[in-house]
Amino acid sequence: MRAPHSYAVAVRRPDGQIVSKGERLPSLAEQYPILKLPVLRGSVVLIQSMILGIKSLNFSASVVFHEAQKEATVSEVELKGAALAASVVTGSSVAVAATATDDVAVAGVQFLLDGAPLGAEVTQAPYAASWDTTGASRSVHTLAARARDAANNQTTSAIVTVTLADPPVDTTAPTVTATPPPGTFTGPQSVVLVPSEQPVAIYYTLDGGAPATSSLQYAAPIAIATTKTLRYLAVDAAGNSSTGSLLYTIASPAPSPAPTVTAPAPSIVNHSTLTTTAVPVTLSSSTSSG
Ligand SMILES: [Ca+2]
Ligand SMILES: [Ca+2]
Repeated sequence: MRAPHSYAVAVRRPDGQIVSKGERLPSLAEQYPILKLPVLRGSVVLIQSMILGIKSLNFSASVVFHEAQKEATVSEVELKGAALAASVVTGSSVAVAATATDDVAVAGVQFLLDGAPLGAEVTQAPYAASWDTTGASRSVHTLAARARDAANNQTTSAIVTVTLADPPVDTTAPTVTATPPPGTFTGPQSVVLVPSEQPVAIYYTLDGGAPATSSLQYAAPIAIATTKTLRYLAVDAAGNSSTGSLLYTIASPAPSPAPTVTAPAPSIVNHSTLTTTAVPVTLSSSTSSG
C-alpha cells in the first residue's frame, strides 16, 4: 500500500501471523525542486514505485525465509553420562543422557550407538537411555545423541568414544612358599606350603612323580621323615598353575666315632744296666660327638 508520503507492506508468515512494515517515502521533489516538472515528476514516481516493489518483495521473502531459517537453527545437543567420563568401561551397562535445546522446542532425542539407533527416540526430557553392553564387542564404540525439532531439523552431538573391556583377568600363576625351605636336615620335618594368592589348590607328591590334580591335595603340613623330593602343582581360580620341586634331605645322625687309643713311645733309660725296662703306659680315650 502506498500513500503520498509513506507505504506499508504486510506479509503472512507460515504460522499465520501477519507481519507488516511501514516506511515514510522520501520526497525527492522536496530535495530536488527540478523534479517537480511534470515530465520528470512522472518518471520519478515510476522509478520510486519500482524501488518500492522490489523492497516489498525483499521484505516478504525475508519474513518467510527468516522464519524458516529461525526454525532451521537446530537444537544444541550434548551427550552426558557419568560412565562416559571413563574411557574404558567394564560394566554390563552404560547409562547415557543428553541435554538438548531448541529455539522452538525439542521434539525428541535419539541416542546413537556406532551410528545406529540405541533404543527408541526419547520424546520427553530428561533424555536418557541405557546401553546393555553384555552382547557388545570388547572394543571401541561411539555414542552420540541426535535431537530434532518439530520441523525435523536435526543436530547430532559430538561423538563420545567408549572402549568396552572385561574386568581385569587373572593371568598370574600362583607361587608357593615352603617353610622350612628345602635343605638338609638331621631330623623329620613338617613342611608348610603357603600360596601367593587365594584360592589356590596345591597338589603334591613325595615319590618323585609329577603332581597332577589327581594327586594328594595339600591341606595340612606335610611330614617328611626321610629324604624326599616334594613336588607340587599349584592352581589358582583362573586356572593358572605353577609347579615346584623341593628336595628335603634328612641325614641320619652321625654315628659316634670309635674310641682311639694312644700310647707314648717307650723310652729306654739305660741299655747297659737294664735288662728289662718297665715302660709306663698311659691309656687315654677320647670320643667326639657330632
Ligand atoms: Ca528449531
Ligand atoms: Ca593368579
